Amino acid sequence: MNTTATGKRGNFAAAVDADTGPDATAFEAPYDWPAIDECVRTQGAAVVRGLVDRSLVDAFNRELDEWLENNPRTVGSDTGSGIYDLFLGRRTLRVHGVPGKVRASHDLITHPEIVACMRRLLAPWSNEILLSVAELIQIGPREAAQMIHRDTGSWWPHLPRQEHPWNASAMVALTPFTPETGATRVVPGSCHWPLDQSPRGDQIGRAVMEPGDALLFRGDVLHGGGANRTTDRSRRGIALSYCAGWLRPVDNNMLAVPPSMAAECSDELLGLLGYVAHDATRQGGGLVGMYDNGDPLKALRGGLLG
Ligand SMILES: O=C(O)CCC(=O)C(=O)O
Ligand SMILES: [Fe+2]
Repeated sequence: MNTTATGKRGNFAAAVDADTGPDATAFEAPYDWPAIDECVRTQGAAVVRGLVDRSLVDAFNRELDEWLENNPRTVGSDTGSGIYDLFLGRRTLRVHGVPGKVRASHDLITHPEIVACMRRLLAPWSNEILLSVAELIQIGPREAAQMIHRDTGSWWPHLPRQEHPWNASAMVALTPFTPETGATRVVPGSCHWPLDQSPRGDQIGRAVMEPGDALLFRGDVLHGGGANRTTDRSRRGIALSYCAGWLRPVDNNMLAVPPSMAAECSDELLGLLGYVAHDATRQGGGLVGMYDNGDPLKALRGGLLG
């Protein structure tokens, strides 16, 4: 079966049952970053094994479990759009605004190697990058495969394809990503396809990962959450998505981490959350993201933001 539908995250979104294509290319430590960058640029995605320390994964999972205990959430979404709710998954638990809820996420969002790779991928577009969204995606038992889509469709599905993406992400596995639990599905090379080209099942591969492994991918590569065929195991991952510093992020991160909380965060995290203006003056451009005609971080550190 190969049905197509229109989803908000893309001018193209396909539900394809089969995923018999080659698994995403994987890299082991010691990491050859130029090769990883090249793989993400050309194939659209790469798995980096053991990128995030297990101690950080464990700390995040512990704190998240505690948060979920105190803030019970139900699976499924109620966005007001039936097709978007389907896209987000009826048996999938999604938590946005994670940096305002789980402190250990700060070390994931600012993970030096993830951020450095994102900066390199987005450098052709932007001096600074922003966190677009840090989203917990927990695919529950018996969930269907997510529609195959491009994350860049979030902004404007019909934007022409570009050599370089303006959005890229790291999906960090927090529990095993297996073909049974819903490993992310990726279509290698599809970042270079015409926007309306539909993948066949034998072009769809999977990112099979252990906790701490990360799938680094361009926002314009076709991908989607896999089906969870188990009856009792959830697949937990955090999608850390970054965008060009002049682009409006998917999440409103400055509401997720308001000035009262921001005062305790590092400059690096605050820059990613939007507390730093994007400066293109060296390129003959201007500044965006200012506060009161100046640098919001300076205003925050000077106690002017409350
Ligand atoms: O959960 C996954 O593996 C991917 C989810 C995804 O691509 C999305 O929600 O945009
Ligand atoms: Fe996605």
